[in-house]
Amino acid sequence: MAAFIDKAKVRVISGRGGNGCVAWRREKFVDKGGPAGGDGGCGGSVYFIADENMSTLLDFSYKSIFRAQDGENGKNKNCHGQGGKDVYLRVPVGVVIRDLKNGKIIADLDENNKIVLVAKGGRGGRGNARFATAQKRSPQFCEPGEAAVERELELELKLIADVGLLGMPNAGKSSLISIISSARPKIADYPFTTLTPNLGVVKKPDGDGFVVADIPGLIEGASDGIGLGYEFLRHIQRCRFFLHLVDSSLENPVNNYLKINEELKKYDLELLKRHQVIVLNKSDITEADKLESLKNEFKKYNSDIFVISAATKQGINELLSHIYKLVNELERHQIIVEVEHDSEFDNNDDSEYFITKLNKNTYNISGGKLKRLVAVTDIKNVQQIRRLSNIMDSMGVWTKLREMGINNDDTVIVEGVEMVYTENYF
Ligand SMILES: Nc1nc2c(ncn2[C@@H]2O[C@H](COP(=O)(O)OP(=O)(O)OP(=O)(O)O)[C@@H](O)[C@H]2O)c(=O)[nH]1
Ligand SMILES: [Mg+2]
Repeated sequence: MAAFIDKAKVRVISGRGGNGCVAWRREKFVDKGGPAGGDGGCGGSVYFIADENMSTLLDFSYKSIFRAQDGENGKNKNCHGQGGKDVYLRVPVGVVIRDLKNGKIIADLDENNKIVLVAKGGRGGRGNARFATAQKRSPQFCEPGEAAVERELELELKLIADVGLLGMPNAGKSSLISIISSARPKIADYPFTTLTPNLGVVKKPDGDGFVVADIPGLIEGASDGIGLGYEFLRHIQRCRFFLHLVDSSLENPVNNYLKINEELKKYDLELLKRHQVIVLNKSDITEADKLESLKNEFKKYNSDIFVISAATKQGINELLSHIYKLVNELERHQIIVEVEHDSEFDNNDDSEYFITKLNKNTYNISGGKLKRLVAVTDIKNVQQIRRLSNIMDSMGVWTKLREMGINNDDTVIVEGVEMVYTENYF
């Protein structure tokens, strides 16, 4: 089995759009050819896709930068540049993607074949052929292609399971999963036999199946990095409920139970609120009296208690019936996607503009639409600046600025580009 890697950092970069082209038609016997510069091609995009055949993020520890192809520049004779190739990155089902810039979750790939766009390719710039109008037959300019989008992302695999097994090392978690499900994990008489999470499918009598997750045991201090299990708690975050296994043959099982709940609380308070079934295991080697008094003691914390022996299978059927019932009753926990559509995924933010007066004679103007316009404006080209200005006029920006009292020679910063206001020009 490939190494189980369940966390990775990656950098994804889309392709930039190809530049538009300035060109003229030259035909024999045709005196003045018209504009014939083609558009640039769109840059390729980067996507993630959930693939049930993948089980680890190992591939991302070898390579962490993924780049889609740039779009080709436009050419003469109205030839458009070719679009850049997209990149599809395959990850196991259950991967949650977080944007490292703001720490927000941007996608949860919780179903096979689910696809998410994480960096949209830049749009190709338009060639001069596109700008010809009745008044302006020979536009001298084209648009540059739109810039690429670059993002740093964290991938975190959170397995999709219905029931999570909790307990100290050696409590019998792997023994239980091996008798109720298809999983055959290693079972041994020493702590930390289980080193990575295992999933087992349990078939219900009505034919339906559900998934149980066995994770390495937790010990006191797990949240400070002691032992193994803490990092793996993410794999039971989606579970409907937990089976908390306790080795009843030990001296102080209640204490163990409380210690584990303390670690859960430190990891994520939500986990502590999730329903737990207390499973007192190893009844075959525990006195009946002790089992009775343990049940009474545990009742102080939680009354959903079962006594079993994974060795002799005593109590297993009763426990299974209860599990079937809970699987039907309780919902699987959703991972909340915090940013459904992030403007940085692509450059299609159409938000209105915002004007802020920075000081007596400086105004800042921002907004998604302007950002995009500025990105495709060659600021050294007078014709292009005039075009930008005309569009801003149609958006009402100049009227608004005059209302705010703008004067000649004041500075206007449009999405990072500085202009000097001249009354008659704008
Ligand atoms: N007598 C008895 N032994 C049991 C029972 N259940 C498990 N064991 C034994 O307890 C030991 C630990 O069992 P595992 O299933 O490996 O325990 P675990 O909780 O998965 O332990 P880690 O993977 O180390 O966290 C093994 O030697 C099992 O055979 C039981 O009901 N009765
Ligand atoms: Mg185990």
